[in-house]
Amino acid sequence: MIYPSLLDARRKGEKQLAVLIDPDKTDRKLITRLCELAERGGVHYFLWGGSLVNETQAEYYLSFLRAHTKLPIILFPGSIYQLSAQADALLFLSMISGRNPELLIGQHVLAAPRIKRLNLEVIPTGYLYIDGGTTSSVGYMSNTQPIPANKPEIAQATALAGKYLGHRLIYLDAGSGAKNPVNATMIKAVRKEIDDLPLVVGGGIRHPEQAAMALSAGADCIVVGNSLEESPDLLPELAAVVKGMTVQS
Ligand code: 1GP
Repeated sequence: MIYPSLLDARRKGEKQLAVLIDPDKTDRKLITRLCELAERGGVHYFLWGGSLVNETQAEYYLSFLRAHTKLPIILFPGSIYQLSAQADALLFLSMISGRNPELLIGQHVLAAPRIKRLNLEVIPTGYLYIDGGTTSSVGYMSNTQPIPANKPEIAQATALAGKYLGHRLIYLDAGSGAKNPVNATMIKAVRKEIDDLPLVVGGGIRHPEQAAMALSAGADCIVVGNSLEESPDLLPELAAVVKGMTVQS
C-alpha cells in the first residue's frame, strides 16, 4: 500500500521524491534511463499521467515502465482515460482550487466503477493549481483559474477545506513546466494548516535549490517531470538533495 508509506515517511520526517512521466512525452530510451538512475536510490515513486495521453501508447509505455522498475507507480491522471491496473495506486484528484464541477465530482462518478474493477489503491487528493507564471496545460485543459502565487491565505483556506472534506493528501502544483515553482511562503502556509496530511509539491522544479526550498518549507514529497525529460541526468543530484533534507530533519 502506498498511502501508509507516505504517512510513515511524513511521521519520520523522511523527504520523498517522485518522478513524473507524461506518457505523451516519453519513449523507451527516456524510461530506461530514468529507471537506471532511479535504481541508484533516492527515488520513491513514479507518477504517471499527462494532459492529453494517447491511451494505446500510454498502456504500452506503462508496461515498459512496469518491466523496468520495482518502484511503486502512482497514476496522476489528466482524465478518466488514464486508468490502468498496471499501476499500484491512483491519486483520485479533486481540483479544489477550481470551480469546475466536472473536476470536483462529474468525472469521479464516471471513473469510480472502473477504479473499483481495476482494484487500484485510491488516495483521495485535494489538488491545488497555483499560478506558475505561465499558461499551463493543466489550467487550459481544466478550464480553471490558478490560485495567485501571492495569495498564500487562499491556498491555506483551500487546503484546509480539502482536509475537512476528507482528502488524505494535498498536492500543490504550479503546472508542468511552470516558470516559477510554488513559493516557500505558500508551502509553509499550507503545511501549517493541514496537520499530518502528506503534502506533495510540484511544477517547475528544475534546480536542486528549488527542490531544497520546497522541502524545507514543508513539502513531504516533490514531483519532478519536465526537467528530467530534458536532462534525465539531473536525477541523481535531485535525489541527493532530497536525501540530504531527510538527514537534517
Ligand atoms: C506537474 O507537478 C508536476 O503536474 C511536475 O511538474 O513537469 O514542471 O516538473 P514539472
